[in-house]
Amino acid sequence: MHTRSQLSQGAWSGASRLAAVGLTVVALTIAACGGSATPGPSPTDAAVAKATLAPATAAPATTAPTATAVVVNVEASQADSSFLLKADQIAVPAGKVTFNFKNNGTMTHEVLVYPVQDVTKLLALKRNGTDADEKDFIKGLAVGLLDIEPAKSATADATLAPGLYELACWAVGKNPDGTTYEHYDKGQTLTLAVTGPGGPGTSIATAANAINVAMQDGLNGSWILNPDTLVAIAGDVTFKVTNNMKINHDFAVYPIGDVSGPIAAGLTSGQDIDLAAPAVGLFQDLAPGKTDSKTVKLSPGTYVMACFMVSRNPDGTTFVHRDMGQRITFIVK
Ligand SMILES: [Cu+2]
Repeated sequence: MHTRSQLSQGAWSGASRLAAVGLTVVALTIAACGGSATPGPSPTDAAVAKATLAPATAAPATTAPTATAVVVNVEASQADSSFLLKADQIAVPAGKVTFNFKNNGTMTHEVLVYPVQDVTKLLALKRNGTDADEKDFIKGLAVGLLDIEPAKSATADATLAPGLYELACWAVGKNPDGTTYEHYDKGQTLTLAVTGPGGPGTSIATAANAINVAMQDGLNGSWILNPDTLVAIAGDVTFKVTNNMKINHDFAVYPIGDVSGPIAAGLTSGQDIDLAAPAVGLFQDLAPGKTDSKTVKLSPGTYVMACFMVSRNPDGTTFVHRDMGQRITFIVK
């Protein structure tokens, strides 16, 4: 059984900025029927795209008729202790996708694109400052625009198969006391749905008052959250979550931001992480086969839904379920 502790110290370093979002649990209903479970992401066969340092401008116009180009513009930014990625698309059709990346932050950032997966091993190395190559750990890496300096841009093409993907910065930073942190934990992760057969349908970008989420197995032993939409309408948003897995899981919703402090504390203590407000822990210990439903009031912005339960590996080390794949970003508008 998991024990739980309220993390009061340094649990939310961006609290002052994020407090304005004001999450409130407004209702609780128990749903009787199961949630919809659509297939998870399928592996991508796309090769790692070569990063080229170039301004993020449109390709020269040609007179020959071409298929409509699919472009995702991504930017890195920093605010308080949070590092963020913003993208102008939440869903794109499978096929060729061009990623334009602009670093609007004050330090070097990068963007990698890959199917949502278990990144516990890579995170464990990077969090303690070990130099690890993302390509050795991330499966199906589709884009790697690395070491992009402030104010610089870069672009890369990828061919993406249908599935749920993650855009993330894997840069490592150093605190004044010499300890290191992962940009990944500072908020620089973003979900991108690639629609098509075997993956999400185009309805994944349809704004709704309710989001149905299935907790299920993902690629390569990962654990994923499979939502039916990534866009909520501001106001009362109902989350109906079904646990299709073999162990209990938690489910929290929070405005995207720095969670490095709570994660470090949870990994050290081995106790499940309860994010401080404005995060809302909607469900705790949702049992296998169960469905539960709750409504929260959300204002416009980018949010994360994730499980912050902490479990132990056979070797005694700890991991956060979020890092096993149980993390999805979504927008409220
Ligand atoms: Cu979990």
